[in-house]
Amino acid sequence: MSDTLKLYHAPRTRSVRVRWLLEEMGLDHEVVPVAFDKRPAGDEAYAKINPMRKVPALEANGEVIVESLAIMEFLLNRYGPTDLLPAVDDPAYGRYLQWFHFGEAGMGVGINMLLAHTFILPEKARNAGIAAWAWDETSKGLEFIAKNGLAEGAYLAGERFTAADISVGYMLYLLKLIGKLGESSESVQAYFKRLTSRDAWAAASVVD
Ligand SMILES: N[C@@H](CCC(=O)N[C@@H](CS)C(=O)NCC(=O)O)C(=O)O
Repeated sequence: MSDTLKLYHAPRTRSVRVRWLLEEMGLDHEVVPVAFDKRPAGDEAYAKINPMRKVPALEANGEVIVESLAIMEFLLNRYGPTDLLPAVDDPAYGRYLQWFHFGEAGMGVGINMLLAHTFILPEKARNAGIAAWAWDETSKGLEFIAKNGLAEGAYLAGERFTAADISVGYMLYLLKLIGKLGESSESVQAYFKRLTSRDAWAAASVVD
């Protein structure tokens, strides 16, 4: 592959998803650190890459793409075929798509609200009612993963690790960071251990 891939990244953020996928696919890439200790993230130069100053952003041969799942889809399709993406005629394809999007579309609102109202907002701006609702939504998602997602195999699309596990696995990582993963079922915790025993995870989750 002669393409140039630059990942704008901050540890612990959704750019970990993209870094994890790049590692799993063995794609050469440059990691460009984005300062995340204050808001807005990054500097004026980064604002030219992503005017919202959120991470991740991927620059592929000069073209910038944001949204972690869109970037993942781009990498999977452009640099595949790969076992991480079931083919459209694979019986696991629908299930794969469901879980791939569940990571952000299904779990994002609850987890973002939970983070905001327990950690990110200044204490006096936090709302206990919103935090409780957010945890309830998140718990429903965790139960769905345990009862439906892991019912048919070790991974969400079946017996094989796919990009859907990266999408959802990142959200479990966020819950672990805020001390809430321990409140999920044993099967979800065992699944998270399975995911995080991968070499690509170790490389992607490094806090450098
Ligand atoms: N849906 C987007 C979310 C991007 C996002 O909100 N990233 C967070 C880090 S996980 C961020 O950069 N937050 C900084 C901010 O909102 O100022 C994605 O999946 O890429």
